[in-house]
Amino acid sequence: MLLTNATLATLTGPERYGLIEKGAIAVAGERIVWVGKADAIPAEYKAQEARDLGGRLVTPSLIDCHTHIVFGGHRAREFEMRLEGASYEAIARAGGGIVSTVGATRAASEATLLTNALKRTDALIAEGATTIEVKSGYGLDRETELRMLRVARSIGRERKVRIKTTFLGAHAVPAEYAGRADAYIDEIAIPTLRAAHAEGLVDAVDGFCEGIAFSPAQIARVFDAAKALGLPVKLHAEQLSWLGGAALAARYGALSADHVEYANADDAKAMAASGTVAVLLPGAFYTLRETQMPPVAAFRKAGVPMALATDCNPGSSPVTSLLLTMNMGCTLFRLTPEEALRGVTVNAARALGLDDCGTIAAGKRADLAIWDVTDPAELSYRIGFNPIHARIFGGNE
Ligand code: DI6
Ligand code: FE
Repeated sequence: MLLTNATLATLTGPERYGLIEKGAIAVAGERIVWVGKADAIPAEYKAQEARDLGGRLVTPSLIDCHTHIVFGGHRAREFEMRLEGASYEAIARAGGGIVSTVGATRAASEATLLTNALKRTDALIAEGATTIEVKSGYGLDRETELRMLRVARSIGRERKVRIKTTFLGAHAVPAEYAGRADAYIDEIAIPTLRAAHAEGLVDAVDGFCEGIAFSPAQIARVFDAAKALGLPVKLHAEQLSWLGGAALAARYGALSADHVEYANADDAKAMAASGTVAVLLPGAFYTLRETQMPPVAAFRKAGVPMALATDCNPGSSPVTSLLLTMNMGCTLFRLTPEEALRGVTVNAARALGLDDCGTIAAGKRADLAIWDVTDPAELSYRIGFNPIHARIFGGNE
């Protein structure tokens, strides 16, 4: 495949989008083999039939590095309750929230979970997503956590998309362990992690470090178990309050610390030193009408890579659009459109520990999005508009 007469946002190097005007990309099999100016295509690639893109923008295809896309039921009633004045935390403490989705997920068959997850996945794919991270965490018992992860793997067989699975057994304390979070960690979360890993269902391990969930000490036990299995870790940290989760994640060399609204400049320095990506989730910030902004300036100053993700989940972020997430990242968190695009491509890849995608360069997978725009800032600036022209996954349209 040879794409020519394209505006390329390669995202390689630090300059403006790594932009190449009148560019071309040669693809062989599932890889990019050459990238450059259209008037400098090497002879060996010229022989191929070229596809003239008429100046259209080509970016790396999009990566959603934080989703809870597999779940049962919905939480529209909680949306109404919040509009009547209840807070997310109060609903969670009253047995709603994550725990209510646990009931619906335990009751759902594997087929139902898959059907519903595919609808959401298709919405992401329709905007050019080719890699999606999917977490467990609405089972909170062995059987349902494993079922969620099997469904996640099935998504990757049903659709032309790469799925990275994350075990999130330490997401909430289920009703049967109310008041016994330590016992839940020891008796359910850690043994289930080992069982899921033995089945090849786990690519990374996550936790929710928060007053309504688990303490740093409890998360550390889960992380120790993950490290013993050779699995990378990441953490929902400092979303609703500061508990020291981001620093804990950095100590464990985490791939990412996510949400991080309440993180501070010291956390940013620790994350920079450990190479931990800050995954910003403006959909949750918007839905919960949070006011504490993530420390974007401190992340920039310290050199922490920032990613953006949907956090697609039925409670705090019922979002299935990365383009909308980019817009919210700019409008709510004051990211630049370039940071937003890097956040759903190169930095999202890094948050998943992937180095074969997220930029347009020779040797990378040919995971590309072709857009009916010419200025990359348009992807962030427009609202509710999907200018996708074509999506290429591993060299296949
Ligand atoms: N933080 C989140 O944003 C999701 N999980 C978490 O730990 C929300 C999950 C939910 O409300 O169902
Ligand atoms: Fe989340």
